[in-house]
Amino acid sequence: MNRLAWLALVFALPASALRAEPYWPEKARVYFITPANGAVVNGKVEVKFGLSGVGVAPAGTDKAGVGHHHVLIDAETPKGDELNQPLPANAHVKHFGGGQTETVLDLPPGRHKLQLILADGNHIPHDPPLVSEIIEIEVK
Ligand SMILES: [Cu+2]
Repeated sequence: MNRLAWLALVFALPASALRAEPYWPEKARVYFITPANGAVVNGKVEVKFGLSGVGVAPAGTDKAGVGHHHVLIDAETPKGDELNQPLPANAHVKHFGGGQTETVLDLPPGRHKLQLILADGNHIPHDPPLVSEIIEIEVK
């Protein structure tokens, strides 16, 4: 490839393709403190969010290295373009924009899949996302 063609290729790439650094620190981790995977719960589900290597800040905080928690309930992990836009807010995606680190979920009886995902002050998860493992619980 000649030099001009190479330059044309480089400038044709979107800026995101050239970004080397991930948004979240590499050591950052998000996880469930409770409930445990496989837990059987009577009634309301007490959930505690664990986070390390990155800080919690309320929604609207425009600062690198901090974010707020979201719980995905019986939802697919966002992927592709979904990661670079704000997470929706609905019955399957709960925002904790106040900087909360725990909640109580009122879920119908049956099996449920839960996952945590961190997003920045504008509710954007970034790619690659900072997600917990998916846990499965049963509500009696
Ligand atoms: Cu949010």
